[in-house]
Amino acid sequence: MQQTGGNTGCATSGGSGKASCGSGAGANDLPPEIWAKVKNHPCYSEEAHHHYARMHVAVAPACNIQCNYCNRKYDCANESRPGVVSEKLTPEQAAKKVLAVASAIPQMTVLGIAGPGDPLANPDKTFRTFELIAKAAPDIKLCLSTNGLALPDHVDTIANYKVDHVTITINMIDADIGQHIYPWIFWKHKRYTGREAAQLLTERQLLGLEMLTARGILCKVNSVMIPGINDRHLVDVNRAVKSRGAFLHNIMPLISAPEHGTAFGLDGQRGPTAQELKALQDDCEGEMNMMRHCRQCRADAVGLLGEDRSAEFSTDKVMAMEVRYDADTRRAYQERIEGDRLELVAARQDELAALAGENSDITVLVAVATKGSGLINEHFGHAKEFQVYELSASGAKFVGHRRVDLYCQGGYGEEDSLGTIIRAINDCHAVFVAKIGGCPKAELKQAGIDPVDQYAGEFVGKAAIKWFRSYLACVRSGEIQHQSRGDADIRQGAFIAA
Ligand code: CLF
Ligand code: SF4
Repeated sequence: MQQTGGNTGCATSGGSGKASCGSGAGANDLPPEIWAKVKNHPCYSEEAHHHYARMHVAVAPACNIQCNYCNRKYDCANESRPGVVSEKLTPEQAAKKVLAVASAIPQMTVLGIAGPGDPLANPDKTFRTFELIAKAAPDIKLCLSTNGLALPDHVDTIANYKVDHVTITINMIDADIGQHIYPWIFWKHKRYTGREAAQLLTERQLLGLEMLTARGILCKVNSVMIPGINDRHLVDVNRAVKSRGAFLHNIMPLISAPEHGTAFGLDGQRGPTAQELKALQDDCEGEMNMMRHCRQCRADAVGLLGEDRSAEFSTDKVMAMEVRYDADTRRAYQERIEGDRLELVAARQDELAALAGENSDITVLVAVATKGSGLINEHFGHAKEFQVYELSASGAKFVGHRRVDLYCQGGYGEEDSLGTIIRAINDCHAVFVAKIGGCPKAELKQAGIDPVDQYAGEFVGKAAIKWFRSYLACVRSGEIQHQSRGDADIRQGAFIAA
């Protein structure tokens, strides 16, 4: 498959009020009723995203606003990368697709509607889809992502359909900034432009957020980081949404290139670098927990975050499938996953115990090639992304991921891809892989990135901490001198997947 282009704490009532709730939190950090809502939602729990999958159905084509990072030829860039086009479905087709995916991928636990336009600009299709799925597959969580303009009008319906998770994209709370992001909005049969449009939008978004959290619906806020326009302002946005009960804040990079045909792409507006994004997320983390594992997925995404199985479930294929939805099989499979997950939690405890007594303020980033389950189980040449962990005396913390072009194509290493991979993980001291060839190994070393393949099949956190301890020992003995690394690129151009 080949796609072109490339775009886009604690809560008061929705969260727990504890210091460590949110995307990185585990069972012991959250009240049981919140943990029950997030524990197998791959977007709301960083831990869950290693094990559980989501799917989107593209039932909502229309939109009621214009964002400068969006080209209507493609999906809603508030959740997807531009350059990705989804096949639109009727609610009935969507319901069949959900059952087909639920049968084939028993770890799929969440159904989201995220476009290709705005779900609440298409309320009949959106809520009819939720109604059909709630009846046919009641174990699947319902999720919605919106620009928020129409949200206050639909809060009661959202609550009635038991949609437990809602994402609102909020890029500003100041209309002077908003007018540079939104050229127009369409509200109550009238088009508004400029500052007036942005003012209306921010009022409706914040009102919708307050109304949802007052009803105990978990809310995540997505923000697109646009350097020079709203980057520093997102700290204010973070405070504003936290004070209104948002559970999680997901700051995503603007992905912008002229070939996407967006206003920002054509103007040459750049997206942030990896370190600019991380610094902003780190600044906001003091205020609220941050989601760092978002993959800006398409409106018909299927699978674990970071994998794309949508091609297996095209409308033609789904309509021809004989679907047998079996709740018991799904439950049994998910119980096995919970067993694996406990092992991962135990490995994390071991990892922390191993670090006890380390007294160093050195912090390094490492990249990991993984197919999921928290394991180092992907070959360097087959990785479509690398997960990035920050290692310090307090442990291994997931801080993001870097999308890359495949290095290995048709059995051969691609030199061009190797350059882009090195630029994508250039801020990392090491890359952990299940296997790697001699050629890329040598080039990585030359670029100052240690290729580590002796931990194949091991848990990421545990292996990374072993490596980190030996790194610290080498620094102490003077064998190596610790140096900080440079910045890295966030993938903007064509994306080539297997
Ligand atoms: Fe979909 Fe969004 Fe629900 Fe997740 S995605 S509607 S909350 S089920 Fe998740 Fe995808 Fe990021 Fe969205 S990784 S783009 S945050
Ligand atoms: Fe595009 Fe989504 Fe913005 Fe609508 S809300 S203009 S579909 S990015």
